[in-house]
Amino acid sequence: MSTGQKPTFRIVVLISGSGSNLQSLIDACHNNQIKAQITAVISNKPSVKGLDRATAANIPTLVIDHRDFSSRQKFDQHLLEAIQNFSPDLVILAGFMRILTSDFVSQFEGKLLNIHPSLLPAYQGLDTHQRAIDAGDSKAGTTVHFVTPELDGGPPVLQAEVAISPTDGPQDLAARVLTMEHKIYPAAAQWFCDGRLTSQNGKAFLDGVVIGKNGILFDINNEH
Ligand code: NHR
Ligand code: GAR
Repeated sequence: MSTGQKPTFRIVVLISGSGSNLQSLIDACHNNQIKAQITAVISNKPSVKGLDRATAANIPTLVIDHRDFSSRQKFDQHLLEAIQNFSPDLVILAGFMRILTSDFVSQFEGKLLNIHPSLLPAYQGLDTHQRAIDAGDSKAGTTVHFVTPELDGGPPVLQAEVAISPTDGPQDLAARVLTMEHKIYPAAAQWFCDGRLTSQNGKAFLDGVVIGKNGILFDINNEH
C-alpha cells in the first residue's frame, strides 16, 4: 500500500571502534534531525563497542575483518558488495581506520563522507592530536569532508575548532574534539539528506554555493 511518502533515505555507516560518532548519528536519526534510516553498520574489527551500539538501536551489523583478505583490493571488493546490498544513498565513515582503494571510492563518488580529527588541510593521516601538540598549535579541531582517493584530501564540508591548553595530552584533546564531532557530523549528514550538500569535480557545495578550502566553520551559537 502506498503511503504517498518519499522512500526513506538510506545510510550505511562504517566503523572500526567505539562508535561514539555512530551514536550521535543514531540519536540524530531517532530525533528526526536527520531524516534518514541507518540501514547497516559495518566494522572491519570484530567485537568493538560500535557494534553493540548498533545492535542496541536494532540496526543490522556486519563484521568484515580485513585480516581475512589477502589484499586491500580483495577486502575493498567484499566491502563494496556488502554495502551495495543495502543500496545506500549515503555512506559514512565514522572512525573507520582502513584506507580505501580508488576503485572503492569511485563507486561512491559524491556520497561518501568522513570525519577527520584535525583542521584539514593540516595533519592528514594518523596521530593528529599528538602532532598538533608537538607543533605548539593553539587550536585543534575536526573536519567533515567528502572522501576522494587522496587520503583526507577530499573537499572539506564543515569544521569545528577547539582550544589546545598547555597541559593537554593527546587524550585530553581527543575527548574535546570528539564532543565537537558529535555536533558537526549529524549537522553535515542532515545537509546531505536534505539535498543541500553536494560534491562535484573535487568541490563541495551547500545550497549550490561552493564551500571554501577549510569547510564551513561550525558556529556553536548558530547551529545551522
Ligand atoms: N580512504 C580514502 N581513499 N580517502 C580517504 O580520505 C579516507 C580513506 C579511508 C579512511 C579516514 C582517515 C582519517 O580520518 C579515511 C579517509 C585510516 C588511515 C590509516 O593509515 C588513515 C586515515 C584515515 C583512516 N590506516 C591504516 C591502513 O593501513 C591502518 C591503521 C589502523 O588500522 O590502525 O589502512 O584519519
Ligand atoms: C574520531 O575522533 C574520528 O575523528 C577519528 O577516530 C575517532 C573515532 O571515534 N577518526 C580517525 O582517526 C580516522 N582515521 P568513535 O569511534 O567514537 O566515533
